[in-house]
Amino acid sequence: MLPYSHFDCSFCCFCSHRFLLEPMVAWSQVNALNCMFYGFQVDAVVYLVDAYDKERFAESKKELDALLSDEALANVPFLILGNKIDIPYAASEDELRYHLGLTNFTTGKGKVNLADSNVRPLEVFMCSIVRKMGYGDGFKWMSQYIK
Ligand SMILES: Nc1nc2c(ncn2[C@@H]2O[C@H](COP(=O)(O)OP(=O)(O)OP(=O)(O)O)[C@@H](O)[C@H]2O)c(=O)[nH]1
Ligand SMILES: [Mg+2]
Repeated sequence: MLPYSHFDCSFCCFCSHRFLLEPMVAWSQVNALNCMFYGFQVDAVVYLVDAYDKERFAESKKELDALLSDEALANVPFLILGNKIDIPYAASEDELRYHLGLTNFTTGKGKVNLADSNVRPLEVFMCSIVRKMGYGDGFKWMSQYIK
């Protein structure tokens, strides 16, 4: 997320949590083993998808699937942000869910108690970083699952 100048610093705060945002170009380059080697603990994954760039949904799905199947991230909440919804013809939330293979796979917005289940929190929120809208709800949702 950091290449976006609209996020003008690497920290953001929601619901008394301070998030350090680390950009990930490709998980294959910055994988879980690397993270552990360097002493990073991954508390959550924020996966930003360009909802307007429909030609690259298959590529996005492949990268997301790699993250979702990484054992080191098995219990980590996933926030999927569908960005650029200010652009006409950007994918709708349902369309994005479909193309990322997330239909019937997300765990629910609002407060959902998953503590006693083995289910990893995962949800899709649509946003426009340029318009500064949408991602706040996503980060708030994610906050409830971070200790
Ligand atoms: N309209 C619009 N533009 C955005 C938004 N967020 C970021 N951008 C712009 O998108 C441009 C970057 O596009 P990206 O798709 O993130 O990056 P890219 O250069 O295409 O490279 P890839 O990561 O390969 O897609 C920058 O000019 C940003 O200002 C948004 O919410 N709406
Ligand atoms: Mg792009």
